[in-house]
Amino acid sequence: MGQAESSDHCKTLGGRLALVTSADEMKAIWSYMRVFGSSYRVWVDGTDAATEGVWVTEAGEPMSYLGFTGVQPNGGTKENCIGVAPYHVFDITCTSNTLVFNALCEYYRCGRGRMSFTMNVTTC
Ligand SMILES: [Ca+2]
Repeated sequence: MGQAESSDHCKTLGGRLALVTSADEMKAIWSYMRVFGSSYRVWVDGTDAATEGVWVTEAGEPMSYLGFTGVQPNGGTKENCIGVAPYHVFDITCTSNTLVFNALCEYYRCGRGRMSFTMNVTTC
């Protein structure tokens, strides 16, 4: 499943592809992911497909937090989406034919703003 398909999947569930906005949130996601094993990978919101090195959300908004680890991002114009594995955040091709990625969705609750990615859907 590519990033676009993952985003569609989250929307079908009533949420959206997770937008990580802080180091604390990334740490929480890593902690959550650990139960699925060290090779578990997810897509999160963010792309630099339009302008290399300028990362924006799916909605085209500037990103205040990227969270790339180590030498990442290092894929140049070939890798324009953001993948997350436990303790690792990297740029990768948006369809990633060689690695399995899952959708990390987040949901909103009525009148309470953005909620944890682990929360269930509440319909307003
Ligand atoms: Ca890129």
